[in-house]
Formats: sequence, C-alpha cells, structure tokens
Amino acid sequence: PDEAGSDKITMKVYDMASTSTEQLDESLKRPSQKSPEAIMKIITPIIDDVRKNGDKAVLSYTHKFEKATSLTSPVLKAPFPESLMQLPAETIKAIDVSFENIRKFHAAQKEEKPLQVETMPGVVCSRFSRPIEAVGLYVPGGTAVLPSTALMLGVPAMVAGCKKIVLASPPRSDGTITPEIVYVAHKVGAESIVLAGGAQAVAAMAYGTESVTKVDKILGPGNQFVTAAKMYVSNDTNAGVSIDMPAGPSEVLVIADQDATPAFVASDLLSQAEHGVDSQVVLIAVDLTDAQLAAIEDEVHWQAMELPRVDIVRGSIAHSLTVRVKTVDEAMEISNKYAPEHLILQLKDAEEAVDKVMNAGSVFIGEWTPESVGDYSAGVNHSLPCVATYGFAKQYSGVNLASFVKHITSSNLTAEGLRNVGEAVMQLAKVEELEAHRRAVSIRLEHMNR
Ligand code: HSO
Ligand code: ZN
Repeated sequence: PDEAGSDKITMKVYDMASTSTEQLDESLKRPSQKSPEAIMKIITPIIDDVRKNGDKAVLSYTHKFEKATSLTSPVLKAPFPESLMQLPAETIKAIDVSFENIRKFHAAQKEEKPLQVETMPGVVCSRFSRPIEAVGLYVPGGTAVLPSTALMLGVPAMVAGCKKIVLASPPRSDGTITPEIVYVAHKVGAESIVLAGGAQAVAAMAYGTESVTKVDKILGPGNQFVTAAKMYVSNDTNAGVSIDMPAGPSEVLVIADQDATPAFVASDLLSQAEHGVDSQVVLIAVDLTDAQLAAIEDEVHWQAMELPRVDIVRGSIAHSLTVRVKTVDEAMEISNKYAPEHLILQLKDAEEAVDKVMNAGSVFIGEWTPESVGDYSAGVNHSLPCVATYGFAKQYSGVNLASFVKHITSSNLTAEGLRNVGEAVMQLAKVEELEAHRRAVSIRLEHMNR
C-alpha cells in the first residue's frame, strides 16, 4: 500500500521480469461466477413453464421480476406508436449516424455473387447464402440502457434480409421500453418487441407463445441467466433454435508504450471498467519507466473519482491488473493467450502490431481510436466473444453479417463431369460398402454408354 492510502483506485502491478507465467495466468483468472449447475436449476423450471403456459407464464415472470404489474400483453407489435419513440433531436441524430455506419460496414460484408469453383472439368461447386428467416435479438436491461446493442444486432439482421426480426428487452416497472430501443426497433424493421427479460424472454422466442413469434436463432448478450437459457434452448432439439456465442462481462486489454498518452490509456481502461463489477481491464505496459507508469496510475485514480459509476469501477479495478514487459512481442504473446474481447494498441507502430494479433474480438488501433467508437458508432460490431465466461474469444467471431445467414452449397455436373469424378466416388463407396451410393453413379455411366 502506498502513501495515498488503500482508497486509491489502482490496479495490481506484475513485472514479467520477476513473475512466472503461472503466476500471471492465476492473476488473469476471472472472478468466479455462480456455478453453471446452480443457474440451470433456476432457469429450467422457468423455461418449462413458458413452453407449457406461453403468454401467461411470460407475463407472470415480468410482473414478478420487472415489477411491471400493469402489463397485460408480453408483446408490442409493429408499427410502434410514435408516442413510444419520442426522443430529443440530438439522440435521434446520434442513432441515425451510428445506424448508417453500422449499416455500411455490414452491407460491405455481403457476398457479391455466389462463390463458384470448377473442381474438375464439368464439376461445378457453388456456395451461396440465404438469410435466417426469423431472429430473436436480446437487448439487456439492468444498470444501463443499451440502444447500441439493439443497433449492433438489428442492423446486420436487417442488412442480411431476415424476414422477421423480434427484439426482446425487459420493460421498466411501468411496463414501457426505453424510447431509444423502440426507435431502433422501428428503424431496423422489427416486427415486434417482446416485453420480457431473462430466461423467460429466451424461452418465449425459442418455443414461441400465443403472441411471441418463434425464431430460428437467438442473439445478444445478457446476464448469466440469459446466457444459460440460450445454451439450454440451443441444446433442446424440440426448440430447433441456434444461438450466437455466449456473452460475458465486458473486458479490455490495452497495450501501451512510451508513445502513449497516460490520460488516453486511463480513459480506455475506465470505459470498460464501468460496465460492471465483474468486468476486467488489463494494461500491458511496454518498457515504461516507473514515472510513466505512475502517470497512468494517477490518471486512472483521478478520472475514476469523477465518474458517476465510480463504485462499479472500484469493483472491477479490484480484480484488474497491469503487466510490465520489455517488448511489444512479449505483450502480444500475453494478449494472444488472454484473447481479449477488445484490444487497444496505443503504440508507436500500432498498425504494424496488428499483424501479430492472433486472438481478440475487436482491435482498436492507435491513439485516436478509443474503444467507445466501436461500442457505438464507427461501424464495427460490439457484440463480441470474451474471455470471461468460457474463454471463447479464441474460437468465436463477434456478431457479423454471417451471423444472420446460412451458407448453402450446390453441385452441378455435366455428363463429362460425372465421367471425370465418377470413378473416385464409386471406389470410395466400395470401401465404405455402400452399394446404393456406388450404383447411383454406375447406373448413369452405363446409361451414357448406351
Ligand atoms: N463494450 C460493450 C458494449 C457497450 N458499450 C454497449 C457501451 N454500450 C461490450 O462490447
Ligand atoms: Zn462498452
């Protein structure tokens, strides 16, 4: 503990010159969450109830958990009344600008024309995409209003051409949804908003109810109950529903060298620390002097003290850390192992370092790129895999246009094509002792020779 006393908002420092990788791994471990079994025990009866009793069950949970006792229907159908999306002009403008950037970036991910390859003369293989017909987009309630999440899920769904876009979000205790979310739902052409949260909202969209449309895929972040419910329904073959990757508490890893501005580094760390007490932020300091590191630490403290959510920040900073290394390569090695949801590069040669990124949800390059721009308005998606829940940033991509489409392949052979490839097919069918497979080829070859 330093002179400033134990109240200083500061992250533990590990110097790789004197820390083993085992020690570092241990300190990077995420705060433990409620055991998966305990959560399953809570959500399973809720899901069963919604599947059996439909609207009535959904409503009863909304009355109980959201205290929205005046609500008489769990669904708000489009067209949404103007009165529910009254917003200040500057909010409308901000949503419109962000909407357009997100639309542009996701529209560019569309495949111009089907991919087509002639693997042998007369053997043409293609791949084309089709939108998933009905998608359910979960927008969390809780400590912050999140219209940005509605944009990040709704805009790609709209660009992909999904026919039915269903939004779900827990209502406020008066039974309404924040007007920002209704406005986004309107802009993306959502057919309805399910006024429910938690496992009950997920179950309603997975199985459908009298008034909730059954969807084919459920996407969006949520608390542990939402995440567990998504995993539950995606494992239930009766539901026939898929999910995006499980989301968890937001996290950021900043790699900063001597070129970085301490105030910028601190502001980026705090911008994710304020998400929740379970968030984790990591600073990798590349060859900083003690004075340079102290400057960042002071900024973290003073900027944090001025934040309305300073209490949340205290919680997340308590299990966050700084790691001191000598080189960018060392920093990248730690980062790739951690696989952060967000990676910020505040380095002299930030662009060059991007080549070395192997695992991360989204990368923010250079001093003029705070993560907040990606959270809201730059155009990239903020629905990303993260380390926290299951370490999924190593194998999952964030939400993107492909999250809303299926890829279908096709084969198209001429007689010449079948002559060219037929022998290989018949031989392998023979090896697998699947005679009908072999004959589907041989019968045609014989026919050609007649
Ligand atoms: N950083 C969060 C997304 C978010 N930030 C929403 C602000 N609003 C997870 O990527
Ligand atoms: Zn954020």
